[in-house]
Amino acid sequence: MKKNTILILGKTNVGKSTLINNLSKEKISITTPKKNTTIQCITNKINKNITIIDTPGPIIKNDDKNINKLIYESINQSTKLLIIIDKIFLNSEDFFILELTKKIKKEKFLLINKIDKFKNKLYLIPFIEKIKKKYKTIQEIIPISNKKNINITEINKIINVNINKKNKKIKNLNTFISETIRETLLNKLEKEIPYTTKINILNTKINKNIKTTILELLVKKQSHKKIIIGKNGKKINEIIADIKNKLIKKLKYIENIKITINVNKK
Ligand SMILES: Nc1nc2c(ncn2[C@@H]2O[C@H](COP(=O)(O)OP(=O)(O)OP(=O)(O)O)[C@@H](O)[C@H]2O)c(=O)[nH]1
Ligand SMILES: [Mg+2]
Repeated sequence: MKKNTILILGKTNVGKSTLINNLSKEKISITTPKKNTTIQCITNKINKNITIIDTPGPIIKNDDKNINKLIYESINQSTKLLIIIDKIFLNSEDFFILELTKKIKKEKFLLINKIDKFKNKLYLIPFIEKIKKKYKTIQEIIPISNKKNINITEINKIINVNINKKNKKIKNLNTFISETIRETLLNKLEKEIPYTTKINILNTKINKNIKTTILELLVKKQSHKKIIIGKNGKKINEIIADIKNKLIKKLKYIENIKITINVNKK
């Protein structure tokens, strides 16, 4: 079987990570209704031949030059590009990505996600025709819905995935743990706190089947630390319980989490 590296591109919140989870039939990447959920390129080796790379949404607006560099490197590594949009009214970020990929000589597919939310699906037909004319190197334009499972098998065919769930192992445990923590922080905390908090995994110890991961949350302000801890430690206990729950479900063993919160104003 030919080796394939599939890169998923699209602005934030269009459902890139949800699609990856859907295709791999398990939760690999974290997803939330908030913007900028994924903040690093996440490489998932699905099997010997297939690798899927999830990317963070905002390529243009991303001030982090390293992330942009990583995205460009991932584009070079990839054999197929899946570009995702979630509306037929495209904005400058959608166009930026389409223009960027126009020059790339790889197999390209445009997926119109969330069609379960489209009131009038008839508009899709002229839209697809228009895009086909403008971006002639796009091989196929496919409307999909992760939520209603529309055309997901078509995408599976494109990327050649026939996943055998039993053979799956978590390849990069630390990435999985820190991404799970990010998801919990995004869900449990307001405003900028989950975005400005850095997660550092300091150490992992295994003792009598109980694995302890010691990690540091590096926050920007003393007030953020206070909010994360909450009244009498209520919030942090909620956060730890949520993380443990998710990890136990996935890892099938007890994972003990110890968190220290430090302030780094830089
Ligand atoms: N209605 C509907 N919602 C969807 C669909 N696919 C994804 N979503 C929702 O869209 C939101 C964003 O999904 P993500 O997968 O986190 O989006 P993303 O593109 O990875 O976003 P970033 O990581 O920020 O770049 C989540 O609330 C998903 O549940 C779909 O087909 N239909
Ligand atoms: Mg994502």
